[in-house]
Amino acid sequence: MFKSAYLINVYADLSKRYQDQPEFLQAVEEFLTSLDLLVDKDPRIQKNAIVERMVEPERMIKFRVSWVDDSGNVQVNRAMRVQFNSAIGPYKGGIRFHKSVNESIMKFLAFEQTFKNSLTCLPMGGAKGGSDFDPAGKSDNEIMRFCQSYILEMYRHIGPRMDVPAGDLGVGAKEIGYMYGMYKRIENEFSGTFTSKGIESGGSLGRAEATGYGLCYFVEEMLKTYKKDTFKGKRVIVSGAGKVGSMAAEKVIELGGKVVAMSDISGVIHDENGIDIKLIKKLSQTNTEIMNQYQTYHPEAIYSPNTKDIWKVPCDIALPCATQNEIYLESAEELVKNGCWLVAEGANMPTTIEATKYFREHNVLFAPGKASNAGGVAVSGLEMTQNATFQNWSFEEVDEKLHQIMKRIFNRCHEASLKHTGRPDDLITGANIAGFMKVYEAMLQQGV
Ligand code: NDP
Ligand code: 2IT
Repeated sequence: MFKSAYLINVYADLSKRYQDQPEFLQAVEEFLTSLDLLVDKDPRIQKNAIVERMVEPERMIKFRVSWVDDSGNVQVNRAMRVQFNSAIGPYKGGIRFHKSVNESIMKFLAFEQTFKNSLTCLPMGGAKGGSDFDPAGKSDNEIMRFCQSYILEMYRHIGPRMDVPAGDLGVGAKEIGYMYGMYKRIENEFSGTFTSKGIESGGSLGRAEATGYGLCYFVEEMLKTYKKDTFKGKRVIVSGAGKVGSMAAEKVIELGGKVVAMSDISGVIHDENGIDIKLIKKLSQTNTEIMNQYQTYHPEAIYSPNTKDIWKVPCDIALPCATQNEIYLESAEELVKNGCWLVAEGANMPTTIEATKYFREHNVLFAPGKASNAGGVAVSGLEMTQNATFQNWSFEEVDEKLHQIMKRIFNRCHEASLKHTGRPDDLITGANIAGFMKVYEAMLQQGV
């Protein structure tokens, strides 16, 4: 928690107003704890009510999405877009389809996105959107009808210089394709609004790989800087086998690490021979919930239906890549007990505040998601540039740019950590302060 009276007051006010939004309050608390080192030294922050403004979204759009299922029944879902902060560029952030989507989760994601996008150094503001629509078990036609109906409301709030959505949990190139197709019919122009599009629709090569690969590039920098080491021979566990987790696992293996466990909503696979990532990628082309099928192909692997069991598998490095709050204190204790010494977040806020504190107390190197998973939105930024200039860059060109961006993000976090805490490895404080500075300066420049 923080000691500054200013921050205590802002947070007390916020938690009273949004007491039913635990994820949002958690993200704000974690962020403000880092600002504690800054606010009392710089009176302009309080005088201009910077923190009060930063913790309120500029705009939120809430709407109903009605659609017709394959049986001819009318279904109703709730959807929203949180346009949190546009100080440094057009609103930018993914769309999530998951039954858990609510205002608290959308606000925490959009809040974090603001500082993540700032860390990339590209001109992108922060936003997030989504719906409690659950794509699991829906036919392609149902998903298409839902996406089209969603866009019939959303189209008026987005645009290439206004708000550029992308994928997130439950939303991949297929859903983006349906949304972009409908948007284009309404707007009658090829504007590139939406990133993580299919390649043929104007998507960028390397976007599908970007978050997972970027995560590994970030970890490489940590290993090099703090341990003079590499991924070679390290035991790695990866929760989530979706867009982020599967690409992270693929890169770990390419860099010489051994992925010994992965998970999805159907459970955990522990394979001492090393996870068969080609199989995971193949199965996930047609299905979610694939872990319970893995043993059919590799009978020697161990399966558990309990997703939390992944944190019991001994490892050097843990990469949580599934969803928010997947590592609680007990899982953190389990990880440390079994020898884990580096945790890097591929998902957004997968670690609770208590678990993060425990890692810090036990000298576990820790990378916060807003820095380590920024590769996805960074390549989204590169996709926007390609669309705006009618260019297509090669995979190698995009991957090289991603690599440089992740190195730069690491260096910014590392330098801010040293400057503000005297420690080189407090990447949480480093990421929060470095992300904050650009947004703060832009807000000052633009007046009230
Ligand atoms: P996907 O929907 O592609 O994959 C999510 C994966 O996590 C699936 O394997 C899913 O299992 C699994 N999962 C979901 N909930 C749980 C749970 N409670 N326990 C175990 N496994 C679970 O999403 P993404 O890979 O795109 O996103 C994952 C995370 O990364 C999210 O936090 C997202 O916000 C974040 N992120 C995504 C970026 C992107 O560009 N896509 C960029 C930066 C961050 P199943 O398939 O069985 O449902
Ligand atoms: O959380 C994230 O950074 C994303 N889901 C990607 C956002 C984007 O606009 O590419």
